[in-house]
Amino acid sequence: MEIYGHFASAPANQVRLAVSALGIDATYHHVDLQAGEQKSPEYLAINPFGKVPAMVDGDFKLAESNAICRYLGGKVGGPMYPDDPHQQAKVDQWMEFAVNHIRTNMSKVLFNRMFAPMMGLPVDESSLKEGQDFLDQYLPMVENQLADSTFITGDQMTLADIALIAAMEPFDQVQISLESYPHITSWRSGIMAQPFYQAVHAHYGAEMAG
Ligand SMILES: N[C@@H](CCC(=O)N[C@@H](CS)C(=O)NCC(=O)O)C(=O)O
Repeated sequence: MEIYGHFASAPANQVRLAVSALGIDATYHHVDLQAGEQKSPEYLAINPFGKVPAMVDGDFKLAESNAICRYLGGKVGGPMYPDDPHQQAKVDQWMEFAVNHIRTNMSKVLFNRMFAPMMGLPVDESSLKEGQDFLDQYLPMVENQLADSTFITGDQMTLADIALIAAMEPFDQVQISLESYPHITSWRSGIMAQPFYQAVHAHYGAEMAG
C-alpha cells in the first residue's frame, strides 16, 4: 500500500496516524506541495483532485482523508471502525465533526498565525477571527463529550479520535490555550504518548519546524 502526504497537512497526517494505529504496512511518499508536485501529471493520475492525502492499494486509488481512513478501518476490521451500525455511525459523526468544524477552523488560525508570516503573505484578520470564534464554539463540545468517556465515542479509541487528534495537532503552534479544556488536554496527551502516534511523529511541532 502507498500513502501520499505532506508533514504539514492535517488530512494527510490523519491518514498516516490511521495507518499506524491500524498496524498497516504502507510506504509513505512525501509530496512537495510547495513545488506543486500535487499538480504534476504523475500525481494527478493517482489523485485527480491534486491534493494530499492519497492512497493506492493494488489497483485501487482513493483520495479524501475520511474516505481513506474508513476504507482502511473497514479493511482491517475491529474496534477502530466498528461493524455495528450505530457504533460506526457515531464514529462517522465525529469524523465529520472533526474535519468540518475543528480542522477547517484550525486551518484558518494556523494559516494566519504561522504560514502567512512565514511565507511573507498578509494576515487575513477576519479569517483568523472567524477560525478562533468557531473553535471557541466547537471545542467545548469536544470537551463535554470527553468528560463522559475516555475516547470520543466511548472506552475504545476509534478513527474518530484519529480525525480529531490530527485536526488538533497544531494547538501549540497556533498558541491556543488548552487551559479551559482539561479533558481534551489529558485525552490528547494520552494519545500522543502512544507508540502508534510516536511512530508517525515524535513531536508534530519538531516536524513543522523542520
Ligand atoms: N478534503 C480533503 C482536503 C485535502 C487538502 O485540502 N489537502 C491540502 C493540504 S492540507 C492540499 O493538498 N493542498 C494542495 C493544493 O490544493 O494544491 C481531505 O480531507 O483529504
